[in-house]
Amino acid sequence: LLRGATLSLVAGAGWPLTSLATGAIKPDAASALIVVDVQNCFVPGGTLPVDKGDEVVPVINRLAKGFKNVVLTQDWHTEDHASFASTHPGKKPFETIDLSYGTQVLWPDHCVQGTKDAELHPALSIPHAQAIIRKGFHAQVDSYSALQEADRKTLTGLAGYLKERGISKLYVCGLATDFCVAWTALDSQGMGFQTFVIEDASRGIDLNGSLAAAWKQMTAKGVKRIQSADIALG
Ligand code: VGL
Ligand code: ZN
Repeated sequence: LLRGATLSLVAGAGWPLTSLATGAIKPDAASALIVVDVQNCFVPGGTLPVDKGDEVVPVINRLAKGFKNVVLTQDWHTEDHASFASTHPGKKPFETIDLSYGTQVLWPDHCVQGTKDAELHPALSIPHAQAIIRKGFHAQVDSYSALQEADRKTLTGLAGYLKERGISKLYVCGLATDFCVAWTALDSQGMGFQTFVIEDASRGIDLNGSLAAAWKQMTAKGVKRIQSADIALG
């Protein structure tokens, strides 16, 4: 038993917050850290910069030392991707459009396959990461989630990869909290993984209140909201 470990539920701003003693979580062989889209495009200077997105890099580098299993993801779009405003005449970034699978937010061109912008952040240092999963490569379908594309039918294969390896607990972090991190975490929980989102190892875009909405949805579904200090370093 972990002496001194505490788990308390507190009524936060409309949803329960979980607070753990420092280092109370010890990742085991059934745990994986999923590092979402820590790429040049999503940090200041990139094509779809997340405010303070670069601040997650040292936090994630430290965190990764506590995990045997680490998987990285890369947003990896075609030049004419359906999620780009530039693909739809008359549309501007951050407007929405109805596509075959539902409402799609339109973004500036970002993370185009093979570009410097789409590369992993140069300061991300996780040599023991075991897999890099690319997503969003079908021109007509976006994929915020690392597990399932936006049509909610096409699987990326990541769930199968993890399940075949006996992994049942996913610790999700990266960019952006309210899009790719949240969608990955929601699918993860829905696919039967015990799911945690590491808040201070993530940063959000916050488009029209999307950050608060994402936390509300995630916690309502049973995703645990934790901090990097909750995890024991390896
Ligand atoms: C993302 C918007 C578009 C993300 C990816 O990584 O959160 N957001 N593509
Ligand atoms: Zn994208």
